[in-house]
Amino acid sequence: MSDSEDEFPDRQLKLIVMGDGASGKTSLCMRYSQEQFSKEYGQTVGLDFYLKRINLLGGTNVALQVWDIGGQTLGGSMLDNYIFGAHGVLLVYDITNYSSFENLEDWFNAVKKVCGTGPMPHMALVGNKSDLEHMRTIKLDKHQKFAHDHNMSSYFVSAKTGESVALCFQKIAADILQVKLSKPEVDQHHRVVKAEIIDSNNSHGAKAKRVQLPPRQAKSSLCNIT
Ligand SMILES: Nc1nc2c(ncn2[C@@H]2O[C@H](COP(=O)(O)OP(=O)(O)OP(=O)(O)O)[C@@H](O)[C@H]2O)c(=O)[nH]1
Ligand SMILES: [Mg+2]
Repeated sequence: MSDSEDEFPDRQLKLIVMGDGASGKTSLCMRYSQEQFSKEYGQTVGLDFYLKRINLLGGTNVALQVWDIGGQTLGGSMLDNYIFGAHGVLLVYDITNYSSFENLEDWFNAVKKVCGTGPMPHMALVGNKSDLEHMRTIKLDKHQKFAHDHNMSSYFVSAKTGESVALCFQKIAADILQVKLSKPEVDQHHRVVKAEIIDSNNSHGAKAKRVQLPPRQAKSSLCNIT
């Protein structure tokens, strides 16, 4: 990718990653942006913020802003601001933890409340920890029914092994932009270009910083796909 493409992406998308604490949101973001995984759990307070640039079929350069929202923010005063302006939402649960699945309804409703009568962002249901398939407590049909009933795309991923993580983010971006992924893109599940962490000081030891955006800054765009 050239410098000018770096500076001037064709599109910028805001993706937010939400779900219960310990479902693996930060791990997914770290896997996607840095190809790293840590067994240690460090609770996200507020949110972490990542930027990743990808290149979709047809040469569309996309800057993905990924907002990793702490599980403890549900019901808190900042959540609406974090959600506002999202093009896509990843609702993440842990396939071995039933309550993390049950609580998705509340996370979904938080998005619905912010969008009001306007269009919803692209919604994706993400079952994480697929490496722990033998400990799964949420049956496949429950997952599928939730995705169907809420008009969501559906994924199973593992932040630990990296299985389907890049593909998940890539497909969501492609769906939002109505671009088709090429076969090699789908086959490889590849990390297309470079990752860029724009903060520092993350609990997982990587360079990432928790930023708590003031409401006005967070409310920078409308809750629809432009
Ligand atoms: N086996 C396995 N463990 C995982 C996976 N993803 C995350 N974990 C572990 O689950 C724990 C919680 O992961 P985090 O990514 O910190 O969870 P979170 O959703 O960001 O939690 P909050 O910041 O509190 O909202 C950590 O100990 C991770 O190592 C996975 O795919 N497989
Ligand atoms: Mg976290």
